[in-house]
Amino acid sequence: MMRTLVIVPTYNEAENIRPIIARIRAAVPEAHVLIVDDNSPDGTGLISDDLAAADSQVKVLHRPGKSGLGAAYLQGFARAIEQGYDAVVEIDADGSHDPAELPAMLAIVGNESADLVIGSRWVAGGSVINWPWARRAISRTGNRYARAMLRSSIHDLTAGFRAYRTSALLGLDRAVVSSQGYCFQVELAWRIEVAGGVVREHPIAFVERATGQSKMGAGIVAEALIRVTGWGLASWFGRAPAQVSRAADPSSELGA
Ligand SMILES: Nc1nc2c(ncn2[C@@H]2O[C@H](COP(=O)(O)OP(=O)(O)O)[C@@H](O)[C@H]2O)c(=O)[nH]1
Ligand SMILES: [Mg+2]
Repeated sequence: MMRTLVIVPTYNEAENIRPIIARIRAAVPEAHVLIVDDNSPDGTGLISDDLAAADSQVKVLHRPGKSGLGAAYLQGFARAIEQGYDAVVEIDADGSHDPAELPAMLAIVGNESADLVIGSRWVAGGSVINWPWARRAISRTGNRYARAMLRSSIHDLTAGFRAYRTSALLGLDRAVVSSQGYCFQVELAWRIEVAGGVVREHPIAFVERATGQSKMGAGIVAEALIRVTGWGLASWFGRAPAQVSRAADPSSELGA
């Protein structure tokens, strides 16, 4: 059994945090869980502390304020590396991702030596439930655009439900990965693919959140479009992603 750390980033998920943690614990009882909360004003951090007090396999990382999904995950990854976990999971707190898929996703990491398994909406068998037509079109089109620009073989580059082999995350940190929202996911998957990592897609049904609010807005979509276009053009002219956003301080890299 791979030692697994499931990272759950939260910002204002007070109504969602208890049910998602219960579902994760039931689906993968051996895994450890790390909630990364950005000082949510609605008290998500306090509820998380209660959950951690009642369950030694649940921990909370409190950050001083909202500074983006990417930064929250990078801090969680650093802990997973430090503490020697074999696999790391990314999952939303709002119930959009079904933890019951995790045993299958982790089995692909373990048995097929995948570096990254993406819970994918846009492969055969994948789906999105309760999205209006427009949101579906934006995700579909955005993913097709990113796949073409980056010459990637991945169909759901923006997906936020993932299992990584921890070793695939070595060397990635804030100095290397500089995106915030959806683009963070695109950047990470693409870097692993370009580095020669094995990436697989596992079909999932994504269910839009029932309570609470999405934190992703037009700014985050724009960030993704602009950066993907920039990386695509740069790579067409022969620049590898490592050079696209060069590490400012190599000594600060994860695992260095
Ligand atoms: N720690 C932290 N979590 C965040 C931040 N922004 C979003 N999240 C969490 O990331 C997950 C996905 O965000 P969500 O708003 O549902 O994105 P959407 O599903 O694309 O609309 C949820 O668990 C959020 O609570 C942030 O700045 N910091
Ligand atoms: Mg969501």
